[in-house]
Amino acid sequence: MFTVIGERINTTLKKVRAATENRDADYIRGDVEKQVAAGATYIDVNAGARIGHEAEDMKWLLSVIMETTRLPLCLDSPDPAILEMAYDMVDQPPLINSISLEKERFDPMIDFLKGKECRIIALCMDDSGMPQSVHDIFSRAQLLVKELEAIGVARDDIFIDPLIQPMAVAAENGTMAMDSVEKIMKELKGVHTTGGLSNISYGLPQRKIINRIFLSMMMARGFDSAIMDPLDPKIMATLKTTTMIQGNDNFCMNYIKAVRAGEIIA
Ligand code: THG
Repeated sequence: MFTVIGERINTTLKKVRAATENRDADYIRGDVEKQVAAGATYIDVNAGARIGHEAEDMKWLLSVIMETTRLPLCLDSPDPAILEMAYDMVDQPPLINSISLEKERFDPMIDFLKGKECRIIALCMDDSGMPQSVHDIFSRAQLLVKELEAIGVARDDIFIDPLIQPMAVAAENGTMAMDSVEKIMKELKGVHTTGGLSNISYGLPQRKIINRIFLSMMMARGFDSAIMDPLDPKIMATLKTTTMIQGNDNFCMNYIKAVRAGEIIA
């Protein structure tokens, strides 16, 4: 099953930022309800945009979201202290977003993760910066899996993020991500791969067509999760159609159901 991480509760989005500033719980509830109805597996929660307010904003967002849905949450922050605070608030095992090989994040996160009931997104990032090749991505993924397994994390609980980088920055960025996903899924059997899908289209016009074709191409190489907008009906139609073509939809029933519900229109 593909894991959809609904990305919309992120204070970098203007409306979410305003709702968070004004403690407008109805707006947040409405958005979360729509993401759940659209088929999100996890709701990502990122309160990082208001500098100096991340802890209080995260607490408020989590309390509002937990009153709205029982869906598990994806706790999204680069700050281990915020992730620990958020972990203590939730009532269902979360997906923690994220750990990386950057020393300031890796050491506290590994200590924290020992014995915890959760899943984890592991970024292929280290102190030398963003990966520049499939080799960079795969060697970091391998090290992350080794270190997480050493503290008892099951492969099924590890989501490797190869770090999707914009096509507008370098023509190799698409194939680098796709080749990496294929290698990770083949050689680190049992882990999942995920990532911020829309990074691929950053800086280009008509981003949504890029995002959805990229999703389909990534899925063909084994990508089995994405941080994405479940309220974009065309990307959800692409996800369901690709799943069907991959043979992962018995008798094409989910595809046919989605067509009948008006969710897939050629
Ligand atoms: N990997 C991991 N976590 C991540 C990312 C990643 N978390 C944050 C981000 N990247 C994924 N989340 C979002 C949330 C919203 C949007 C994009 C990614 C979004 N962006 C529009 C844009 O960029 O134009 C709209 C912005 C706006 O409205 O201002 O909607 O890569 N592990």
